[in-house]
Amino acid sequence: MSQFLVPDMTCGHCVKAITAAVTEADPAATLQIDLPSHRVTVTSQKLSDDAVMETLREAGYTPALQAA
Ligand SMILES: [Cu+2]
Repeated sequence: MSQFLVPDMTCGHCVKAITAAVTEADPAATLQIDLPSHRVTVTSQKLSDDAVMETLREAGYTPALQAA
């Protein structure tokens, strides 16, 4: 489980776009998203932190890995 800060995730559309991008990269991934604090928590056996970061960037966002 890794937590990412995505400051440019600002609305429900962003939540949907991010959820779609990550679940496309790993259909078994689970996401917890807190929109007010711009936090995305991803649990995935398949995706490394770097792979999640790259997926979020490709979706048009600017993620930062949060220290655990
Ligand atoms: Cu949005």
